[in-house]
Amino acid sequence: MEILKKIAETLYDGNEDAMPGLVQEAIENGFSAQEVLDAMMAGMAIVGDEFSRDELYIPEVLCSCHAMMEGSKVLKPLLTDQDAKALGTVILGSVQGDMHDIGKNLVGMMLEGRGLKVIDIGIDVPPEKFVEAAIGNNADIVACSALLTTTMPEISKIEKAFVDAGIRDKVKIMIGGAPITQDFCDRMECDAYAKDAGGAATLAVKMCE
Ligand code: B1M
Repeated sequence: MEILKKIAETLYDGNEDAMPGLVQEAIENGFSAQEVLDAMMAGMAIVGDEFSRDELYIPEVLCSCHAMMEGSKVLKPLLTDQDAKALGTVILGSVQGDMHDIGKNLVGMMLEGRGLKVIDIGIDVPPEKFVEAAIGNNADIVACSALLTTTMPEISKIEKAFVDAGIRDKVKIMIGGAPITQDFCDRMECDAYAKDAGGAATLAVKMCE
């Protein structure tokens, strides 16, 4: 348990150099990849609270993000099965105006881990790019991440872009991110909402069956 506490603290401190070694140590001590991920998320939750109270500033938050990314790299092979035949294709991106990508990246890892082919089109993605990528890759699912209340309305524009392109019935739209809810998903006429990366993977597999 001590090591998980240390991981949360190291994430909070933004010590990216120390993170891979600690994550490796936790795995070798028998903790699961999910338990280690939960410890990193616990550290990030404190960062988020202090950021909202202006007790931490953007450079400090970014150091924690880098630590999260370094830790995630160690977990990635444990969460993904490189040899599996793809169950379906998912286009993944953060919506236009949104630069947050840590949650999106975790969603991508979990989807790959459950046998889906993931095409990550990055952050700040305009609706037409989601449509273009879905058509170009014959995608089954479009997965959109939004972390800001100000970027949530982009979801409605994405749904409309698929209707306008005449392919809304061919692609499932899955949404998620801290401010998103099932009620919002229903109102935006999207197909699925997942609270976290694990839930996103379970829903995506179901939608491809
Ligand atoms: Co941002 N930020 N940020 N930020 N940031 C939040 C989101 C905020 C809640 C912080 C706060 O005030 N408490 C707040 C939003 C408030 C609001 O909208 N009401 C906020 C703000 C205001 C801002 C800026 C506007 C700040 C400013 O400039 N004044 C700015 C906006 C930039 C922009 O996007 N245009 C900004 C900038 C940044 C940084 C660049 C410093 C950095 C992002 C770096 C990066 O991502 N590379 C950052 C960070 C790190 C955060 C917090 C602290 C942490 C986010 C994170 O990575 N969490 C965040 C506070 C918080 O969330 N507590 C905050 C860990 C991650 C694993 O969780 O992304 O929630 P999360 O993903 C989860 C689920 O949400 C879900 O699964 C994931 C894991 O299981 N999920 C999906 C996510 N996407 C999904 C998609 C799915 C399904 C599930 O299906 C498709």
